[in-house]
Amino acid sequence: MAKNTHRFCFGPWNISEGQDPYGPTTRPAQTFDWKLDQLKARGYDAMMFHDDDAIPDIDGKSWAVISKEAKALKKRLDDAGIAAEMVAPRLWFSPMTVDGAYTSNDPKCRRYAIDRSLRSIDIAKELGTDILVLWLAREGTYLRESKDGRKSVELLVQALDKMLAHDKKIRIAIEPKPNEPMDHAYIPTIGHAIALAHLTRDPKRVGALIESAHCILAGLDPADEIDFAMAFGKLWSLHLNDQNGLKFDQDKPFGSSNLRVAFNQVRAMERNGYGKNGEYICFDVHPFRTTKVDHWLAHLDNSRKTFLRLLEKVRSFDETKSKQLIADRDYQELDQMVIQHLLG
Ligand code: GLO
Ligand code: MG
Repeated sequence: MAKNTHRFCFGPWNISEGQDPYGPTTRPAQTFDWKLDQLKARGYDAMMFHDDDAIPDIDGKSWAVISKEAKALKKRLDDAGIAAEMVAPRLWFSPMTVDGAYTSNDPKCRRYAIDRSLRSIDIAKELGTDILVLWLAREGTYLRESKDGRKSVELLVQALDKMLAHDKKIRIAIEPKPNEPMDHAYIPTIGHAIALAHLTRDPKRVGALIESAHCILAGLDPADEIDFAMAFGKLWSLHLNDQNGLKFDQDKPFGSSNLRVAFNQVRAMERNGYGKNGEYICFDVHPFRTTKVDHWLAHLDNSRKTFLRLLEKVRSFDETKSKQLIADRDYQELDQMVIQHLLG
């Protein structure tokens, strides 16, 4: 196994219970404490948090209560030797975000979304992380005529500006996804996220989080997205997983569908030194619905195992020979060399 110099994390939602739009859960719900114990026992370094993973029923609580609970959680994490990688406002559950959050057509709902985001920033501070992740789940349209795309971009910038002004240290990592739950999302790719950053009051503090499955859903190669974001110094987090083509978001174990695409992601990460500034590798993966309770954490173990095996493959790839083949424009042999290397 390659030397593990990387730091890994996952979120409580990655120990999910198996419900889908067509059927109920297939595993019983587990407590947060149990999940934290599992994370620690498996040698993970950090946990990702939605704001209401950290503070359940957050909407009904005052800041005094929230800050007390956040401090208690921080202590629990410190005692366990586990960091909080990020906090993300869950802006897709509330009745206030039915028609979107920052881009809702209703100003009261937009206000709610911003207030909740500012609160998430305060929670992030309490938990000792400077990263706020924004998966812009409902910022888009079911119906093209229902929103004005240009106005929506302006609303997104206004919301980001309020967050940046609220805390001078916070960094915002936008997690693009082209669809689901929306028909079309406003920020579908890393290019969109980085372009949006440049309209804000402090572009240096707005970056990106790449999720493999989301890139595939956009018809893009996740390795190219990693290279693109890192060319801008903007890849601050990474959700590795896999996706079999253009269908519902699958969040499969890393490498499960396409080992070569996974290999190229690890190669892009290595080439660009992902992790050298303390970035974590997060697995945003879910167990298959069929998974029994006894095997509940296997998708997380397996994703990390696959990552580390692919890291060995990246490090043992014959770069000299590959350069010669490239110079000779012998891409047929380069293709075969990659296949043989992955098979070997
Ligand atoms: C869904 C997203 C989701 C986010 C998480 C953090 O498609 O990948 O899992 O990563 O909610 O904001
Ligand atoms: Mg994700």
